[in-house]
Amino acid sequence: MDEIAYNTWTINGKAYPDTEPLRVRYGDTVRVRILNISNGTHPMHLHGHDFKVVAGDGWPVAVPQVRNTVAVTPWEILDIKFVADNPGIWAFHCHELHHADQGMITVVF
Ligand SMILES: [Cu+2]
Repeated sequence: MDEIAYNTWTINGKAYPDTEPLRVRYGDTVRVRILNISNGTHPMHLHGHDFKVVAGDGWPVAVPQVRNTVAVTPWEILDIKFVADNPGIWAFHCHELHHADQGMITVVF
């Protein structure tokens, strides 16, 4: 995709399939910082692994909960952490499917 259209939703400025994959090795502990710089909420969903939300706006979460989806509100910063222990090619995407359809997908492998 050469040009980002008005209704395109992106991850790190790119729309799928141009998004950068998260390349992991088996057994890695992976920490992903999600910054929502849009004015909408994005329920980010990871396939193949559960994760914990370990920080909010840079502050550690006292009792991280195991999740597979977390809603990221406008201007919120969440850090999630998971162990890459399920080999495969897994989608990580916004679960507002009209956002996913417009590019808000990446993959973990
Ligand atoms: Cu979204």
